[in-house]
Parts: sequence; C-alpha cells; structure tokens
Amino acid sequence: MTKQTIAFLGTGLMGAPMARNLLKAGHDVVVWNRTREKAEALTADGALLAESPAEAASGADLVITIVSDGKAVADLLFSQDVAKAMQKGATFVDMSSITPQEARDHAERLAAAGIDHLDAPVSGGTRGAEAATLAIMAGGEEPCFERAKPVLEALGRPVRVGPSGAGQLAKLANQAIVAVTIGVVAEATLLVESGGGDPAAFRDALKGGFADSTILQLHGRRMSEGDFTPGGKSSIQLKDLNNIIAEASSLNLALPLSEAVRTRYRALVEEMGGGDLDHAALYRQLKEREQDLS
Ligand code: NA7
Repeated sequence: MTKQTIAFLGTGLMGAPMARNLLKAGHDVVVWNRTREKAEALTADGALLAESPAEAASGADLVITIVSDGKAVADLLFSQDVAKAMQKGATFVDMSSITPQEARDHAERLAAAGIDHLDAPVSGGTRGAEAATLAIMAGGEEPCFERAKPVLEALGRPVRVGPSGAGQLAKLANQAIVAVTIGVVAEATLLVESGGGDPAAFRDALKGGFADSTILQLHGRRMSEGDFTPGGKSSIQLKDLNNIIAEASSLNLALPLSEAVRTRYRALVEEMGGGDLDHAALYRQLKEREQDLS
C-alpha cells in the first residue's frame, strides 16, 4: 500500500482510535482537534499536530473529518478554509454522520474547486474503531472511492453504496436499526430482571438464536451492569434520529418505530441530562418512566 499524507480532523471518541490505526498502517498523519489536548495525545503515537484545520489540510493527499454533525463539517470546510487549503486532486473523506443533503451539497461545492468528495460514515462504535473493523458506507464517484479504499481498509470494511449522499442514507438506515434495537433490548432486559430472571444468563441463552445481536450482547450487558461510559453518545444518537425523521418526511414516509424511539432519546437527553451517556442508557430512561407510571 502506498504511504499517504493524511490530515485527520476530529479526534473525539471515534476519531482518536481511527487516527491511531492510520498511523499503525504506516501513513503520515497530521491531526487537528477543536479541543487541542485530544489531538495532542496522538503525538505519542507518531502523529504531527497542526495549529489549525487548514494547516493540517495543506499538502495532504487525503483529508478525513469525523466531527459531530453537518454544521461542524461545513464550518471546517468553508469557514475555516480547509477547502481552500487543499491541493487540487486531493480527496476529502467525511466520516461524520450528517444528512444526505448536506453531503451532496459539500460534494458539489468541493467539485467546483477540483476536489473529490466521499461521504463515508461508519458503524461499529469505539470498539470497532479500535479493532479497525468498522462498517464503512461510502457515497461518491467510483474512481474516488477506489483511490480512498486502501486507506479506509486500515479502519474497517469500506463498501461503495452509490453516489454522493448514498453513504449517509445507508448510515441513517443503520442508525434506525441500532436505535430501535437498543430500545427493544432495554425492554427485554427490564422484562427479564423484573420477572426475577438473570439478564446475563438470558443473553447467554440467546446466543446464536434469531434474537442474538451485537447490540443484545454488548449494549444489553451495559444495561444490566449500569455502565454507561460512552462508546456512542446518546446526544449523537438523537442527532441521527432527528436526521432519520427529517429524511423520511422529505420522502413522504412515516417511520413509527424510529419516531417512538426518538421521543425516548429526547427525554433521556433533554429532560434527564443524559446526552454524554452511552446510547444504551435508554434503558435508564425506560426504568425511570416505569417508576413514574407505577
Ligand atoms: P465525540 O467524541 O463527541 O466527538 C465529536 C468530535 O467533533 C470532537 O472531536 C469535537 O471536538 C468535534 N466537533 C464538534 N463540533 C465541532 C465544531 N463545530 N468544529 C470542529 N470540531 C467539532 O463523538 P464521536 O467521536 O462518537 O462521533 C463523531 C462522529 O462520528 C459523529 O458524526 C457520529 O455521529 C459518528 P471537541 O473535542 O469537542 O472539541
């Protein structure tokens, strides 16, 4: 694999282990993060620290962003001059989860400046980020995808799902499955516990059956152990659910399960102050709701 110079912008929960994996794969990685200390920590792994996002982007073959939302991506690209700093022929890969419309808009604006764009959001959480086993859903032109693919393979399994915006659409569908599954795993866990069952034995018994899943095993354990240290934050899950409902309504669709689970994430984030808790904390919201009803 050819060594590339990569600017990596956004070294939060997901970004930091991903940048580490790019370094491990032998690339030159220049990091920047809004809160400087989080990027600085990566210099111990061999990353170079940039003073600004534009400084990181200048001279890079590939610029990767993984930040909170579409507004943050647009701000980096067009207000903090990342697009201006990028050399012609360089590729911009946005791994943040944003709306398909925002991704298409970024792609168009970058194309006008001669820069290729790939939307490549991920699934797999911090565990997948650390193990370099992320599911990577890419949208963009085929040649651009083929150029970025060897780099993305150091992070997980990239699959091109269509043109610009298609990666974000796939990610919204992915998040609908994740959120609704977390909701029902919380209900199943509460049902087992309240009936006097052992939730760990329950999860073990279900292994390999139709109801088994990573969410049952991983998030179900977080629920019954009450450990909500964030792998994926509830605030980010709520952002995704808002984007899912908005996309659905622009397509004249009603998605009742996604809407129901969004109402519950709203209560967790906005009424219970749980935005920074892991998204498995939906279980806590369910439990409190049950107590209020009884
Ligand atoms: P985190 O750990 O909350 O990380 C969010 C990152 O986004 C973090 O580096 C933030 O910087 C950065 N951020 C947020 N707003 C901005 C703005 N306005 N400008 C620049 N940087 C910003 O979340 P995750 O790592 O779990 O998630 C990241 C993405 O992956 C998100 O789209 C998920 O849906 C999937 P900070 O450190 O707060 O200064």
